[in-house]
Amino acid sequence: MAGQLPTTEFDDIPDALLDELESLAHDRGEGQLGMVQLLDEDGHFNSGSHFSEHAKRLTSDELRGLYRDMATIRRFDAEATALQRQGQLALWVPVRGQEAAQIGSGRATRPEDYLFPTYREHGVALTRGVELGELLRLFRGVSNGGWDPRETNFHLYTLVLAAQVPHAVGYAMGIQRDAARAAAAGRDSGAQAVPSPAVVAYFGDGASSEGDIHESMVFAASFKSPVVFFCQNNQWAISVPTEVQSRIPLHHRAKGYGFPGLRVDGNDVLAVHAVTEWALARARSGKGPVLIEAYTYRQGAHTTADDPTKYRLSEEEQAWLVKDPIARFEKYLRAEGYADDAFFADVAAEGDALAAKSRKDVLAFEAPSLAEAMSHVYAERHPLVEEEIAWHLGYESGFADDESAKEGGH
Ligand SMILES: Cc1ncc(C[n+]2csc(CCOP(=O)(O)OP(=O)(O)O)c2C)c(N)n1
Ligand SMILES: [Mg+2]
Repeated sequence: MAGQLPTTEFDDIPDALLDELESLAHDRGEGQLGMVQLLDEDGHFNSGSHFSEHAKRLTSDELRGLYRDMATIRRFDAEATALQRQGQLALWVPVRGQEAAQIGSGRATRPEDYLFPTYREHGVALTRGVELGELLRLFRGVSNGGWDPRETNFHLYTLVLAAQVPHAVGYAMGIQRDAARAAAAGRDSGAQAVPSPAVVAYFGDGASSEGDIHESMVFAASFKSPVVFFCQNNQWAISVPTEVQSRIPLHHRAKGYGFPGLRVDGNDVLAVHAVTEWALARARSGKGPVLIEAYTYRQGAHTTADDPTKYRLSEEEQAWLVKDPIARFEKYLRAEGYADDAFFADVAAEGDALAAKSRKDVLAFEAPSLAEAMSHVYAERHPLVEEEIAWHLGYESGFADDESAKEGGH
């Protein structure tokens, strides 16, 4: 009705959960942050949260799987970082420290969901079944994209900050339209409605300052689009700390748009999995977006081209090491009897084998010719590109003459 604001969509949320979110919205003094946490730093389980029940539904195989994924991506990340240091990759974007945020959220998605990553989501890529070698192909500069997003519903990496977020919301709005059309067709044929997928838009604390995020949140809220905004607050945007990006906790911004926002301990894989699963289910049911702020830490450099010792103190790094996501989960699995020494040894051996294979693959990648690289500028042949390729081939063949002349002269 004109002049009357539509109500915000919090009425589906049970009172107990609303109370919990409200109490978590405020920090608890003594440096204790308000956030959903199911595993503390010592791996003790908190059974008092609304989300505890989600976590309790995970089977022992699923729990071990979460550990395996986190350990695997950490090992892969270490190898990729080393490969860059040895000149085999042009650049690498380390993910160390953010494994729980990525594996927990990625494993909460369903195959039919569609995910839009930034450039650091190697852990999420693993959960979607992207062949990890494809990530290396991109960072070696021998591929313009890396993988076919249609195979895994995991979009190509986006290096322009926040540019993927309007795409994600547009995709979610497309899902709504497909669902409306399918529902209309179903009414005619009497067929059962198929559940709609949801979208996850990943972005960082720094990217949250971009106008694209604001526009995306306005559209998603207005249209109640099935999208989960997943912000990994890893405390830094290269050398700029989060407190410069925002005067309030980032998840508080959701309320201004009219949808729920919450902060989760991003180093707690069980909590991240539970809140993401909840947000996705809510989005699929037509209740609209949720903003999840996963509070975590980038343990390494921003990229291999960065030196964090120039802008942050080692005391800070040490304080976050105590909160390490993998060490914490290992303590939990051991204490609860879900995994033993043999399991951890197996996972380590698998990681080493993957690292060795990745190294071998990288060294064997063939570089495309420049002409091939240029042929992907447009989806179809383009006369200007054709002309430039022809010029380039002529230019290169000039060198070939020189080379053969030189060889002939010896
Ligand atoms: C539009 C745009 N502006 C600036 C940059 C340069 N840049 C690349 S990464 C980065 C910091 C991003 O920080 P954040 O969003 O917190 O993500 P993180 O790297 O911490 O995962 C900047 C400024 C860019 N890629 N795109
Ligand atoms: Mg950041």
